[in-house]
Amino acid sequence: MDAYDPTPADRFSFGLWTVGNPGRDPFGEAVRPVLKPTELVKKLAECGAWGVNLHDNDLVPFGASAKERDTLVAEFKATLEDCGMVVPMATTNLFSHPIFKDGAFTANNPRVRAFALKKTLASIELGVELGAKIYVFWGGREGVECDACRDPRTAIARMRDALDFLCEYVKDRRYDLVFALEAKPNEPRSDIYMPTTGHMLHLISTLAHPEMVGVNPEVAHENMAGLSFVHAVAQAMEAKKLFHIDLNAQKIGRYDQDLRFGSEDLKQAFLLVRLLEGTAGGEPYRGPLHFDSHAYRTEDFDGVWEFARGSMRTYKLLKARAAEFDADPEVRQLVAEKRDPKLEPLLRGFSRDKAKQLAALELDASAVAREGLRYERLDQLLTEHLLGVR
Ligand code: DIG
Ligand code: MN
Ligand code: MN
Repeated sequence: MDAYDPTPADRFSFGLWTVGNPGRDPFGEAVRPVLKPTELVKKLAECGAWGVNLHDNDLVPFGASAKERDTLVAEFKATLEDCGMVVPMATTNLFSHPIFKDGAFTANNPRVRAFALKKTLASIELGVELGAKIYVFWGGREGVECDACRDPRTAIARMRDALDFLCEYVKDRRYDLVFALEAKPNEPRSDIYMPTTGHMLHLISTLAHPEMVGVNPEVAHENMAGLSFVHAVAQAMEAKKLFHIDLNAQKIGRYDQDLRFGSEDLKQAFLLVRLLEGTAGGEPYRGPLHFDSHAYRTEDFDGVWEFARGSMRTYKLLKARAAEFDADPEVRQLVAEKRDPKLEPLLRGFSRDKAKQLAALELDASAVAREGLRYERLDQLLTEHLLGVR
């Protein structure tokens, strides 16, 4: 036991599909047996996790009878209770069954779109019954290979219709539930609609009930788009739309690896934890910290629990490093905001007078251009804190 052991106060969660991943990939069969959901819950509790998330079919097999569903749910709830675990988030599997081969909410066949809504309504009921407060939508099949098959604007409108319908269902049932939209640029489809968190933030602004819809950014997915995950998360936080987050790691330019958090770009992981924890002074993120990732295919179950423990431990190690970095007097001095009480009032809130003052501004551009920003020193300090020598 040490200061980096996870506690429920850390709000760490894992999906059943993460630690339950049997190691199958497009080129090879499963390498691990599939554990029952109740066994996964018990092991996650032993590792120190706070919550467990699920797709409907992670717990209730597709086509199960109502009686089978109720038995599985009762058993799962009893195990959650015994282990003191919660279900912070639930979601629908709208990507495995072949019916969704052309998408779910955006599919060209209205019968598919109706079935997707039906399945999601039932899955929302399951999530609410398990106590979930956040409902994630990852549109893994909402995309194309043959782009001539539909006008992309039609796909956007269909997505909006489905989300508006489901928001109104939740409001009608008076559920304490918000939606979080998860973007991914490709895989399994050649191009997935609304491919980044930025696209999702815009889509939310066009919905009938934008106040109950936020985003669930994932490290690997923004990296697959070649974008800064830290900036995507920061924009979501600034818009008060970071309702959930999927933590993992990813090597640039590869398929969705869903690697253990911090196992690739440690500097970006550090900057992400610094942002989420608000150690530099900004408003922190207080939602669940979900690891949407899985162990290497090389691993047995010892390796799977090593993966789970490592995910949480790395987050807490980086949280401590970020606090030390932002408490470092030299760092604070380098990042301190430059003030100019005379000029700052001119920078926001237009007035004719301010425009006149700006037009009359006397400023030696070359002298300002010659000023050094000392970011080399700042970045070296980050490296030294990260390597534990400061
Ligand atoms: C993949 O990144 C997706 C699915 O695993 C799930 O629908 C969502 C929830 O975290 N992430
Ligand atoms: Mn992923
Ligand atoms: Mn995810």
